[in-house]
Amino acid sequence: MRKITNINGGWRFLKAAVPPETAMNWAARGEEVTLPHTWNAIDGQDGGNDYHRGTGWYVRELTEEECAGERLFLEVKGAAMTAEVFFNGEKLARHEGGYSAFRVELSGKLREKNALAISVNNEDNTTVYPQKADFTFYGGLYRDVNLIAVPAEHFELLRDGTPGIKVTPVVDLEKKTASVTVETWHNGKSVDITVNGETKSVEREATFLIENVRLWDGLDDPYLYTATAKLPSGDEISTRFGCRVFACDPEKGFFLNGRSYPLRGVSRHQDLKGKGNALSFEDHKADMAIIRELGANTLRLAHYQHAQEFYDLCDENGIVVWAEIPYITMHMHDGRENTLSQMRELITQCYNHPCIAVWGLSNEITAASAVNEELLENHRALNELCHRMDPTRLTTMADVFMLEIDSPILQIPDINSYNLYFGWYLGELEQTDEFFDEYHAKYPERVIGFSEYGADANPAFHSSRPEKGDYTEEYQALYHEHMLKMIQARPYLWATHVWNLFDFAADGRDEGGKHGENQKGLVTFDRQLRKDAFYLYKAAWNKKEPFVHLCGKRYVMRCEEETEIKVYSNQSEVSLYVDGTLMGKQSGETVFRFRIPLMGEHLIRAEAAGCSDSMCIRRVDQPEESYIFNKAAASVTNWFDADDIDPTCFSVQDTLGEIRQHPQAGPIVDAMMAKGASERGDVADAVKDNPALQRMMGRMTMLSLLKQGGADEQSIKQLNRVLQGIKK
Ligand code: GCB
Repeated sequence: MRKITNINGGWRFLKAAVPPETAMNWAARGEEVTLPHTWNAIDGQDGGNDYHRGTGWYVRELTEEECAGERLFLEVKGAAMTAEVFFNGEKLARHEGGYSAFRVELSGKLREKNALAISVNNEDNTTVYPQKADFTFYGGLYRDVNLIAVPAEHFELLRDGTPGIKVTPVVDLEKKTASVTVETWHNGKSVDITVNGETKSVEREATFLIENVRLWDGLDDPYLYTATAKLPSGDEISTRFGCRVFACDPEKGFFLNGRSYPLRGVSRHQDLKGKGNALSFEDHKADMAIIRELGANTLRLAHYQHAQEFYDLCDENGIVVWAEIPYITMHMHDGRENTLSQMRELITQCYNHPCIAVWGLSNEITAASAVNEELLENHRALNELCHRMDPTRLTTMADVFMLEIDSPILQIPDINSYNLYFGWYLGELEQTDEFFDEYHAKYPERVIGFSEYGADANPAFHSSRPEKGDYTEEYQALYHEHMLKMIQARPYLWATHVWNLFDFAADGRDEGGKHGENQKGLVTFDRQLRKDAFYLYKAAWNKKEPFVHLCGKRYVMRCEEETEIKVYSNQSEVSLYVDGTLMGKQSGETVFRFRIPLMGEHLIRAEAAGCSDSMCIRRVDQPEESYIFNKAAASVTNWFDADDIDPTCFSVQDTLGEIRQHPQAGPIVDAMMAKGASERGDVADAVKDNPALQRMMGRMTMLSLLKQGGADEQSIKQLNRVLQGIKK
């Protein structure tokens, strides 16, 4: 018999870097907390990049009843980032890595009174990932903590937090069978393994044949089997598994069980407004309900190992998952061992989840480190580790846009993926299309995917002339409309993941009217509001539940004679009513655009297949100030109305590339760029030495480059005047 006792309750918490004896002595004065807990729920989300990164102590006495059993193990499902376990004053373990589970044996150390003290530390250091990334590194004991009592003869509990059982199903699609190998680890002599009603008594492992196998078939039918293993002592464990075949083709993209199954979905971080990463099972389920509503068939669980409960939900809901470790942004000379141990734990702990299709080696690792032999070696070591531990899955990595496509690092993982933010941080939307076309033409034999893309939007901001950098809900929607089409036209993309489903905490950010948040979510951080772009994807992906959505509901006050009413729907015909009168009917797909005259206040209603949505909008005389985030940038657009520009001469609306080619105009912009570069230092050097970036900038208009560089109104106008004096 195995007894698992949850010990989330009854802890004392001290936020202090004190020695263990002091922590124990002071415990009574500590704050009473119940797990899951983080000390950064508030300061990790309010901006300023000043959240507490240090040591927290969690102290608790274990009762006699909790300690009963022949052998006793402590199970910590998540301690961010580094933990040390002290039991009755003795240090028993140290664990480095804030996202994987670990266990410690307590038996043999028990006394009459038993005091458990766990120190958790999220300070910066040079060995444990992540250290540099765009999200808050919450500190705390933020997942469940359990005691596991087992008989003397029991399944392995210590090695990398293993479940003690590993199931490898190999499916024959033609014969409709699965050969299922179950391996177990234990200290006994034999084990009874049961799969699908059949039991085998073996030493360690057994293989079963399932006839007429019911497949784990994605969203349609994510069927799960269970494998159970039992020792003569009575110790028993079980795991669910699924029978499926994943495959990737460089031309045709992803395949599930032999049929084309383009992976189209979103990324998720594990945090929530006001709670940090200390999520409950209810929180996980609520997130999954939103993912189901959206209709995504894949999730990238970024940028680290997520909770087991969440992979379970993905198994149950048929969501194909990209799982990864936090080897991110910047390679650390002393972090090699940590990348390997985090990957070992990820694979050991997650192997049985049928939802997981790929292991991610790293994310944007060349953003702040050079592609040198050390970096390559670390990736090769990770890649080999993945293949050794799991020959059934592919490896991938998420590359940063400025990584040259001929870089040798791209040859390490089995399949490739790029994070591209053209049309948001840099460049124009169309450069994404060009990027993939170039890549695919140059490397037709390589599998390529789109691991991140997105644009920040604060649903308080609105515009009828949305543009990059304005943080409006309308620009985010336009951005994603472009990307959706781009993706639909390129079926070879094995997976695409919107960055991100939810706004999330990045305490170092202060932008778009909010402190400490990355606002690329399709849904707000508190999950209360779905931005318009959410419904674009819902219209494209969720074919089950008919719906119609009117965009711009929060854009009530509009200063224009005629306004655009945009509707997203998964139906093929949409009717629009204004003040009860039918204004138009349109056939199409996903996006439906109407233009209507605006006189006063209007009630707008959209209808499709018996569903409807309505909103009120109003004509106003002056642009509504509260809708504009960056007032200076917003007015820049208005300085250069097309009418004021002589198209036969150069202007700031031409691309840097076009202007550069002209003998007279070229040197002028070069001089201006050089001046900017000397003022900006490092970043400018990175641009100078990077041909990919150079090419990309060449395609940007002078105006967007200048705005991005923070140029003021006067200097932009002056350059425009000079350029207007030069005939093309
Ligand atoms: C990235 C990173 C991700 C960031 C995202 C952004 O490429 O991988 O962690 O949050 O960009 O929003 O800038």
